[in-house]
Amino acid sequence: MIRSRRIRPVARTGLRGPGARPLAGSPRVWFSEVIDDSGLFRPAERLDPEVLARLSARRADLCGLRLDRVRIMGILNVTPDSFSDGGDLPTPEAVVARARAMVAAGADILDIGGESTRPGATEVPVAEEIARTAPAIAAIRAAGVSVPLSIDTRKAAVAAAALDAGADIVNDVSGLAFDRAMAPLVAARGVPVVLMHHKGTPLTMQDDPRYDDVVTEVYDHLKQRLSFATAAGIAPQRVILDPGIGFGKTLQHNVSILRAMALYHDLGCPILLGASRKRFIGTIAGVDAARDRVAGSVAVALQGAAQGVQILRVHDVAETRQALSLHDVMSGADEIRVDR
Ligand code: HH2
Repeated sequence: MIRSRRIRPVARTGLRGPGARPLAGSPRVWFSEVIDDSGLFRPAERLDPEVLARLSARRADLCGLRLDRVRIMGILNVTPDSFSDGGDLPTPEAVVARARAMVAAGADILDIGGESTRPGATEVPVAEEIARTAPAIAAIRAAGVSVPLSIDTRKAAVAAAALDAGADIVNDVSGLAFDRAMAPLVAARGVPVVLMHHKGTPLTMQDDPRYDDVVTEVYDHLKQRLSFATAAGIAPQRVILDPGIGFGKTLQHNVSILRAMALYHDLGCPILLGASRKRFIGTIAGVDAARDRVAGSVAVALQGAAQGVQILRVHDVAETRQALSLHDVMSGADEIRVDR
């Protein structure tokens, strides 16, 4: 039996080798080996049956969405200053048009945010954040857009107003740490919540962040936030975990996490990856403007898919959907099936 505090499945796609198990219920991504805490490759069949079941089981549906295929969360920022799309949606009509376009392009979920958390950003007052987000959500719902909506906020009052306006999910980049009222709110409303890893605050997080081992420290932090959430009465099946690319992390930290993403499946929750258009993509590819980082963002999204990530948070829905549809076919092991 393998004894290890953290178990990292070795994620693979395509032809299945002996002893292959689905990774987190994926029909495409599988594993037959794991890496233990000392970095040794071990056969998965030597895992404790409970751990093996946790790594292999399909995650609970999210607002009616089955998580056995990669789901796209389209980013809809109603801010004047987001790093890549700030000021794009100045009117409710523009918000609704963008929401409809994203759904038509293949978004499964829309994430509405009213406060930029880019490096160096300062806090937006609660009333202002509510005025940006709640009417936008109400307008999207009034227009008949029926996909699940998430509210990207660290503040309970903003989340409550968004849920009242028709949102279904809370996406808290602070992992319920910013506002003490957030965990009780999420528990009382019984809604799913995204808990993201971060280090520091948006204002200071990129001032020389340091870790001994970023991959395992993010794991331990997420585990701790999951325990905090369940102790507050939030059902573990309603928790989604996110390693927080770019939140208190250097380029090297981001890349280390992306290579080791499959480790986070050991926590037993769906995993969300938000790397779209982020600065490290521009640095690696030598591209300055955030809007020009689409191809690099798609490459990172496919890396996430190959590691069994269930939700990709992206600005460029059509491009990501197109790439995923090809990736699905290329990484399948059975007869080619095209879903249209
Ligand atoms: N990244 C951003 C905002 N919210 N939420 C989750 N769960 N994961 C992320 O990686 C994440 C997030 C930052 O990106 P963006 O919304 O495009 O920019 P800004 O914060 O400037 O509005």
